[in-house]
Amino acid sequence: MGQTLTEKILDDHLVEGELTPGEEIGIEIDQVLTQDTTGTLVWLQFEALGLEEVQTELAAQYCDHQTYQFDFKNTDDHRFLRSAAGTFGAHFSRPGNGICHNVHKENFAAPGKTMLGSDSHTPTPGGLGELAIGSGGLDVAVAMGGGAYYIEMPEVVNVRLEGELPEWATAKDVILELLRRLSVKGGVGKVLEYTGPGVETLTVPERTTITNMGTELGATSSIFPTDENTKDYLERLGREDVHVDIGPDEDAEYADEIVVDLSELEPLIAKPSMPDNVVPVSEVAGTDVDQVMIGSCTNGSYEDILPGAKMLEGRNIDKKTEMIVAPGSKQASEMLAREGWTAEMMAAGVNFSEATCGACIGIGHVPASDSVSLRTFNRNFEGRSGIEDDNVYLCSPEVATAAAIAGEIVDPRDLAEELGDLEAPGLEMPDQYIGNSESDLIAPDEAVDDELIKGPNIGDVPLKDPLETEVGGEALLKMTDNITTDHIIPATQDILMYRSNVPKLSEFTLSRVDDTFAQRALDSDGGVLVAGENYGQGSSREHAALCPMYLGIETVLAQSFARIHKANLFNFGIVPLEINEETYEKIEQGDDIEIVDDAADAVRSGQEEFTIRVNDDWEASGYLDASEREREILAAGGKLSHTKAQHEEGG
Ligand code: MIC
Ligand code: SF4
Repeated sequence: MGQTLTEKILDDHLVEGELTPGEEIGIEIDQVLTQDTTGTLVWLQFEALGLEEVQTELAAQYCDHQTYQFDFKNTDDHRFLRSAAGTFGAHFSRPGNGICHNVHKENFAAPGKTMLGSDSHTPTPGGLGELAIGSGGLDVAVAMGGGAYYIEMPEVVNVRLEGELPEWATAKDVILELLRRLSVKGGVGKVLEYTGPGVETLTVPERTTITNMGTELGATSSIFPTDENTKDYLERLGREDVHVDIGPDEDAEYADEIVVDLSELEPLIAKPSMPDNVVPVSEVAGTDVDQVMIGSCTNGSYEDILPGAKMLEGRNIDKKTEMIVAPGSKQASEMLAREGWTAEMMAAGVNFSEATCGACIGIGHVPASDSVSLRTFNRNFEGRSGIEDDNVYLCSPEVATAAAIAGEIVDPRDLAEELGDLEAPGLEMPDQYIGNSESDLIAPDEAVDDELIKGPNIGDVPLKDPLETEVGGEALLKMTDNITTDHIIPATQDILMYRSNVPKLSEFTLSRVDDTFAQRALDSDGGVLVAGENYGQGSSREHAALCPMYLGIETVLAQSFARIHKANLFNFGIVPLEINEETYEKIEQGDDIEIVDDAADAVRSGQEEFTIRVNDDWEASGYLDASEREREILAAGGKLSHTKAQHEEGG
């Protein structure tokens, strides 16, 4: 039987296990990526593990999420990251040089390689045939130290693309269509592998928009085969030497097949406040729009901004609508500026921001109260833009620009008809991409520092004691389905500066759901969290497990868990137990929850079914789906304690 592309790459990197879906495998990692808001913990844990030098082929530290440095704490974090990259041997991308996924794609992504990154959109370079996976920072630290990365072997799903995109439909509409069909949990436990005749009709930048946003489906990764387009893209970047021809065998067998006929797609839009709330743009046409933003790791490339610039040539944006462009990389900004497109857009009324995540996580350009914002980003979780009850829509740059021109949501096809002289811009790549300045992307052998520099806000990573025999406590919070990590630890400006200060950051835990939670958890010396389906979806931030751990939470009972978050719970010694719907419905906030079994023993011995006793009155079952390795980690009180203990044993 032939292999899928995913299986081929995994096979090449396999160090433990077999490629059977659901079984745990260990793989070797070639490249790692980390960014400013998860990176500080990565390096603090790298240090705590006693590691001294990066062992992977390549490691890159980006500063992209909070580049405005409102507070010395942000700037201290950036200085610490520069010093860590220098000390341990990683590339360092300075604040303002661009979003990790964009800069990585342009400078380092390589077909056939494996990559691990402490950011959930790490799968972006799947668009050029790299198998890239998002994880918590501790897993990145271990991989960077040369350790294997462990993961449940995903199912490989064939997304067969047919036909060709019609005018005004874009790569963004391909992924929005998949979200419409599959929902935000539709990709959990899966790698989406794109095949079929439609593939060659898409350029690499279009492919990376699709692979980037596979994360919103909950997918482990997304990947395209390589072809002439990949080679051509790498040539334009001046990196053709990394090109290899890779793809699935003709007789590869997939777990499932999804067919998307590109020629049937039309402009789509995700309504507030979930990326799978997708409808045709025409369905919401006429909605007044206050703000339009083009940028982010999904649609912040040169190729994503150029269409808007072309649409705005010789035109003005509507007077009641603001339009902001936040390029994904400084390289994109520089090219647009050199070619005169920045000036063209500015003349139309557009403002430019530096290349940063910024507004995507509520830092800058926060929408007005009770207003509508159209963004080309990948997530519109409630409150993420920096204001509760926001109305953020997600769409393509073309749909966003059309709205800026009209002042309301409009199908660009209708706007083109109305205006008579508006042409579909299509996608255009530069003949040659310009490179990063050496001062913006600093190679390890040109590092500025050779020792760690820690500011006063940078603390140690707390450790947890080994799992106790008795686990449980009060059900401190009962939550609904699809709780995101943005609910657990928000990423907004006032909170983000505490990412390296766990005691302080913990005060904000779940504050978006219940602002009394953190204090109640501290007062009751721990307790239990209860949630519905897909708990912890969204980002990779391990703070969403670390802070509850710090507050004493030992168990989360949920109907199901998002992949990265579940791994983070293991890494920080919190027991994730799955419960059925009936149990979920019956448990109430405030109930007393007792795990009847001797937890430490049960976890170690491989027990799957646990007895949950509620209010000393009724009983239900909770299930622990964990590998032997994960059980050992849980029992030890988390991965840091576990790895440290192993090192000590090993001498
Ligand atoms: C996000 O998009 O939510 C983030 C901010 O990039 C996170 C990482 C973080 O919390 O720092 C992610 O996606 O992993
Ligand atoms: Fe940055 Fe937003 Fe992309 Fe996360 S999703 S990496 S915050 S641009």
